[in-house]
Amino acid sequence: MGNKQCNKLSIELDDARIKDISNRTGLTKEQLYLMHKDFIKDCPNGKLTRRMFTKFYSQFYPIGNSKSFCKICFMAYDKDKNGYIDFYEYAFVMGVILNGDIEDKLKLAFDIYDYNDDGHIEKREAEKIFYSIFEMYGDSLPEKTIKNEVERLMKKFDTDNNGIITEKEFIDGCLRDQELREIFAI
Ligand SMILES: [Ca+2]
Ligand SMILES: [Ca+2]
Ligand SMILES: [Ca+2]
Repeated sequence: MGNKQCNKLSIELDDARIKDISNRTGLTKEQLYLMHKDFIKDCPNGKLTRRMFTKFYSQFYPIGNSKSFCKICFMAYDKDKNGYIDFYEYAFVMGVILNGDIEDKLKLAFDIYDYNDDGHIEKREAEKIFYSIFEMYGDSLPEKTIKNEVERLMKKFDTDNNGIITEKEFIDGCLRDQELREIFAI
């Protein structure tokens, strides 16, 4: 036993898991094998770390600072919370982005925004997300403006008025309101 064996295991494909991801995302096995080839080229040990993820992602937002937003996404994509994104976690996200319908994409967005993974979005989380999105685009707004804006948007989602947003409220809100969809859908 040792690192060598662990590394080997993490880069080999498991047919059952490939089939599962293929079923869940609609990506074909061939697409997944190709995707795996590229993934291993960039991450030869099969582990996409937060640092690499941030480096890759920040190319798309050269003006702003995407660090916080990347951290939030990374935590959602690293489903088993072991500190790196493995190929299956990566393929699942790519599958939703490439092939998912609007509801799949909103579910993924909800996972990202539900930072502490407790099944709902609360004001603190919404503010964190808002700051990180603004930072990523290189914009800055006074704290008070952000707080007011979050308050306003939360009200739009929170149909039962209990101060938190459930996955259903999030999805329904984005589906019925274009403004919400433009800001929060991925
Ligand atoms: Ca992981
Ligand atoms: Ca939460
Ligand atoms: Ca609610």
